[in-house]
Amino acid sequence: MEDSKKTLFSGMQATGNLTLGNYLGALKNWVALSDEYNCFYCVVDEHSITVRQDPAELRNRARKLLTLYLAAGLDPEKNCIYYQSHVSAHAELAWILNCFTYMGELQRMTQFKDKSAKHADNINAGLFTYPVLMAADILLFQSDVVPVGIDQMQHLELTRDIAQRFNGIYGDVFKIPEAYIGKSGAKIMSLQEPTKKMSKSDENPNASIYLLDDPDTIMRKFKRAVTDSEGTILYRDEQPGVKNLIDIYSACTGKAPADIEKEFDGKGYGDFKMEVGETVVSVLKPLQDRMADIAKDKAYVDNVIKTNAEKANYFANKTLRKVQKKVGFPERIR
Ligand code: ATP
Ligand code: LTN
Repeated sequence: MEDSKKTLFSGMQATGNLTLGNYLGALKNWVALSDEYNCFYCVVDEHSITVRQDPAELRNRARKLLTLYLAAGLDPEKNCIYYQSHVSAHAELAWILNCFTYMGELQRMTQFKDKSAKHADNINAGLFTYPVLMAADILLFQSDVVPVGIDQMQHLELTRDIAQRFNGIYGDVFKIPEAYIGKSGAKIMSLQEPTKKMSKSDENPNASIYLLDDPDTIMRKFKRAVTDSEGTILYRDEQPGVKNLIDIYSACTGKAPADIEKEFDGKGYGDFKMEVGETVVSVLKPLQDRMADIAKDKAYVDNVIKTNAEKANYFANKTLRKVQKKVGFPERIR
């Protein structure tokens, strides 16, 4: 890790199948930023168990997600790609920060409200304190920037509040992180209900493009994407389905929405959907191929898991020890 560079932290949950929203809203930006910063990219498996998981499946998905990070182009030599559960400082700092977070703050979190409505039979304390663990993830590494989709902004604000509160009491312990929201793709919507975000936990498989969907499936889902009866390809809130397709096309090609409107001026929805579908296939196919290649090299992936966890532990423990000292835990005797 280079001293001159600023630090970036981000993470994804190893639950469900990753969607195009995860890729365009998060992973793609991670890759774009990975040269400029010292980066920590975490598979946040501890966050995943706030919702009941099948153990074998969680393990399997966590490995797949880590492989996806590598396939997307994140370099494990320059950056740190690891499992949250391999770095115990996450949970230890989360405990301490729990004691600096108010119930009222957590009660306001929309993700908690949404997830507790969805999992009414398992509203556990972990689901409630989830944002504190996320704050610990970020603050452990003295992160400057945190690239996330818009849905995570509220958690980022809370992280900053907790850090400022702690610093107010104990001096400058934590760096105050900034969110980084990509210019395009920050909120990809469901293909079936374009006023809802595309989510990997959506029950309707046609609502989401999964990163591992084959080309035929991708094309079929775009063909069925919900639009409207306006018949014009314009980037405006009144046409959420079309707007979402323009957003997807924009995030994949780098073209601005206004230029996309011009490009498809006078064309029908059918043609437009096909073009967006083909563009998405051309982005996802190479990613899928690289993932399959990397997964075959078990020793390589194992080595990344081991060496990168060591790196992450080193940096995380530096902050944890400082925090423990500040709050008054007894010194270790060596
Ligand atoms: P779920 O949809 O099941 O609640 P999630 O996909 O939001 O899960 P994560 O896997 O932790 O949860 O999200 C990883 C990253 O992907 C986060 O930065 C999040 O903001 C981003 N992200 C998720 N969905 C979208 C979306 N539809 N558009 C843009 N970014 C998204
Ligand atoms: N809460 C996030 C995942 C997450 C995260 C983080 C993102 C956990 N810890 C730290 C950025 C930084 C989510 O549900 N998408």
